Amino acid sequence: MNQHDLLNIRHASLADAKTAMSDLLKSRPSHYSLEAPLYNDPHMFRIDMEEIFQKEWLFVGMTSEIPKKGDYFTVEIGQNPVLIVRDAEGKVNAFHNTCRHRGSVICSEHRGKVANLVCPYHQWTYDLKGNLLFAGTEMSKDFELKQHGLKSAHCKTAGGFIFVCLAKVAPDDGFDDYLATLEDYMEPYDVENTKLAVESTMYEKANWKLVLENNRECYHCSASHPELLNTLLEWDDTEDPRASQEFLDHYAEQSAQWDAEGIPHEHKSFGEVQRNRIVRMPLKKGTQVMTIDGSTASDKLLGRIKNRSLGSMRILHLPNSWNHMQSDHFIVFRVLPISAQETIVTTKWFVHKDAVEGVDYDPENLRKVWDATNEQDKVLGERNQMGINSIGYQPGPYSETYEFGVINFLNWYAHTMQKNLAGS
Ligand code: 3BY
Ligand code: FES
Ligand code: FE
Repeated sequence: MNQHDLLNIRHASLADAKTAMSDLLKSRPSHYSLEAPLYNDPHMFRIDMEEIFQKEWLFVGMTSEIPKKGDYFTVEIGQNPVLIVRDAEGKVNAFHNTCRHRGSVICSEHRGKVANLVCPYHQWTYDLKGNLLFAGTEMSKDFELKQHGLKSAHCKTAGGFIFVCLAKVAPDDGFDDYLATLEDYMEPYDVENTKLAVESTMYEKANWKLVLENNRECYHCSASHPELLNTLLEWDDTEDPRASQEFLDHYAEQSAQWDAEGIPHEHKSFGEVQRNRIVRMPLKKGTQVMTIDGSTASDKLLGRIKNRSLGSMRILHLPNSWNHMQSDHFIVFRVLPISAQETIVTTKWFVHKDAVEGVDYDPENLRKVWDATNEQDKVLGERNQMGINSIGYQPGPYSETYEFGVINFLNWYAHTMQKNLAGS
């Protein structure tokens, strides 16, 4: 068998897997968990990467992580190393982190600062806009620097959030409307004047969709998250049918305060099937932020915020991020799949850029609640994966009241996958 035949077989099996994926999604009952291959099969995972992670807008990080010219961080989107760098004009650019000579990764550090981007292999040198400046003296006479600039990825920023998209043509689907609202809702926080205080990276032996599903419901919270529930209310929607009168009164009181202070809070959602949502919710009465006892995490409030009890603004971006923006710090979460049953969850805590570690904030205090919560969720996700791998697994029903967020997520996933498969 020659290489051509081998490639054909691989393509045929991928095409078969795409048909199977499409059939599984078409025939799925929408209020049930998915069939096992969608959570554990390597072919299905490859399709997730090609059709979702290589085609949709992804959250990668915050602009205040790279405040100055030449500051960069790197991220791996499946097998695609990507580089996010601030240029001399202050613009944030995303490039495929692969050299145009023989393909070496250019920046191998997770973050850093450079004057130019120099490939460590044979020192080809690019500027911060990806133009090739220097390729030694040994290339042929007709070699053109201009033809060998770094390949860029789509990159957009709003309200301090950085999104990238690896597709040739980035999907629209109301994304710019979402970015305009994000800019508006993030204005009080003045992200450019914040700094990364703590970062955690967690490796989870679970499919990325299980990580998202777990985050989209709080059915599991009372049994698993004692630290989080000191401050978090178990529902995160004003329309939640379970909301008690006590909650509604608390909400009315808080939202009147937000209105008086000009703090945006109304629930907004974007995308044909809800891809993004933004909503501000109160935290438990008498608490300020998500610390163990609900009191201050950092002495310096963010931006123009005056009220310590601002609740938390939750921002969802499918497929890979959820966030909690509070009065004195905010927390962003990023999900990146590694394989069918492995995922990396990165959590970052930001405080005011003038807040002094050990004086205005204690990093251990800042991170404690979500470190504990992430650890608990990791265990839940891994157990979920193990059970799904069993021949005894059969998709089970979601609760429409407790798990509507999971139903929404899978509706988005199924819709987006079908749309992208049809276009590919
Ligand atoms: O991100 C949150 O606030 C929570 C954690 C558990 C459920 N989810 C909506
Ligand atoms: Fe980058 Fe050779 S691979 S300079
Ligand atoms: Fe949880």
